[in-house]
Amino acid sequence: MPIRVMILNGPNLNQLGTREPHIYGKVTLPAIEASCRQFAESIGASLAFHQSNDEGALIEWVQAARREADAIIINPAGLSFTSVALVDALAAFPGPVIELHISNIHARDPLHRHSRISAVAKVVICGLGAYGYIVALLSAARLLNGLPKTLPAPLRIGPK
Ligand code: DHK
Repeated sequence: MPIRVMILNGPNLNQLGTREPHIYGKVTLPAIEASCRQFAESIGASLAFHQSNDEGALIEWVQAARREADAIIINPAGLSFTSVALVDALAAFPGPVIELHISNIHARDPLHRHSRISAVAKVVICGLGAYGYIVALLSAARLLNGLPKTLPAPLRIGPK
């Protein structure tokens, strides 16, 4: 059975490509989704990919992931810094949660520095731009012991 990964994207990420490109780059969310789908297929993973500007919708997907996914990759965007409800939903998910930010939030202004989500994340990836999504997928597959044996051995090092 293929590993099942759910990628969630929070508020304003539907505007990637034109939104503050000096911070978030020029790659659009549909382009990111297409790359993720291609990469997931290449490693034999199944992928659900969602975006919403609505906190409640994201929480519904996290709850559904308890039945439908083995790992969650989430870019909570602005909700990183405010949403206790999203933290609570993610805390109830039994598999690995990978928190992802396109920018390096640690080098940002005080409003964008302290993610509440990190407290319930197994992994935090930030600052890699759109490429962070691919690294996150690779990480999810590795954490679930789901990387194909045909990949070069260094890619299968660890995680412990
Ligand atoms: C995206 C956002 O929308 C911001 O609110 C976060 C994150 C950073 C990102 O880098 O992907 O602070």
